[in-house]
Amino acid sequence: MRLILVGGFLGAGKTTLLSEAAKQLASRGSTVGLITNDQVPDLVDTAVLARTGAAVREVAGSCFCCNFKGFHEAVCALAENGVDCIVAEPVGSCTDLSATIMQPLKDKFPEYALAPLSVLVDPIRVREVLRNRDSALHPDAAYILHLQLEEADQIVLTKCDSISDAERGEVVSFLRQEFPGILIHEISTHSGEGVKPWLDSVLAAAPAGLRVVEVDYDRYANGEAVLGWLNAVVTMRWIGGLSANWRGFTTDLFGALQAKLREEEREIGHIKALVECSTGVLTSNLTALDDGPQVYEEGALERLNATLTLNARVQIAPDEIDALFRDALKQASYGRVAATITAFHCIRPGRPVPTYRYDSIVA
Ligand SMILES: Nc1nc2c(ncn2[C@@H]2O[C@H](COP(=O)(O)OP(=O)(O)OP(=O)(O)O)[C@@H](O)[C@H]2O)c(=O)[nH]1
Ligand SMILES: [Mg+2]
Repeated sequence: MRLILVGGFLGAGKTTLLSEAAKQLASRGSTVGLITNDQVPDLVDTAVLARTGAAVREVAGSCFCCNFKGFHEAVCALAENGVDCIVAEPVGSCTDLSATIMQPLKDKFPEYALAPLSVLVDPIRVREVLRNRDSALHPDAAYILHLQLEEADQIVLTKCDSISDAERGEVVSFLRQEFPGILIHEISTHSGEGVKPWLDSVLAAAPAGLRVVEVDYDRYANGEAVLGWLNAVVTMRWIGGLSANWRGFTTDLFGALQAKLREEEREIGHIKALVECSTGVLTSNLTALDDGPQVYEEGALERLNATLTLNARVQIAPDEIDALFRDALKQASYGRVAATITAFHCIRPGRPVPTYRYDSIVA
């Protein structure tokens, strides 16, 4: 069993890369399994990845490190289904994976071919949070982002299609200086640039889990606690005409959420949504306060019945994101959509308490 962990901050591009990696691994002859992870159920990521055709398992309820047993059960369940290569995505606000997942795996399950820990980072976060330090992201959340990169075996700079060559050069040289000795990949999953070399490199028999960093768990816990977490599933019926406009509805929903968050200068980790009807699917992702959402459609989205799954990770208290979501839903639905919330979780992530924590490297 080959095991590849792909970490990185909220919205860095993990699920997008997992989706592409699943396709490329399958074309190389692997039977691929994917593992998603969140504090609460009803994940957009799980639904998105299921569309690749790979076997997907969700570990919900806590992060991999605080539920090592759940993580390992997911690995075993996939193995029983004939999977020989697993790519797993931990929660974006999770760090200390080397000490809490990589070292225990090497120690307890040496039979697994464990790939180097890849940590993805979005160039905008590097620029705003790490380089200029003028981001609205709370310093303790920024601390998590920094730790994630410090403990990486490989740093993967994502979304390289979205920046100029000059900016890319600056970001890479900053990363080299700040995190010396760590291999840096430059990729764009959208254009395909760099994905194959990254995959070749994680498939090579390279040592994994080479760094264990010191972590201040009070700061780490606070960095997670400043983020409000909302997962909702909404059953919807279009009542505004004979043909639905789910794209227009989603645009308005995101517009209403973003306008309010901008007003209050609350940083967005990631707001993502999946709208499914029997003939098509739409995804919408927003990863920064000052950006616009990225929207993708497959098939036709005109059927009158649809389901919305929305996951939001925003720097705001849970009761505030709860109220904000309900208001935005009401606003976007007004006069055209009958919406019923069928599943709802709104939390502040609790203090991370890892199942295992190794403070030295397992050979
Ligand atoms: N321009 C560009 N956007 C990308 C690329 N890869 C991912 N994205 C976009 O980044 C957004 C977030 O991507 P995800 O893959 O969902 O990020 P994630 O790290 O899984 O996010 P969380 O699971 O919430 O932590 C989406 O809108 C993606 O389309 C890329 O190569 N180029
Ligand atoms: Mg994801």
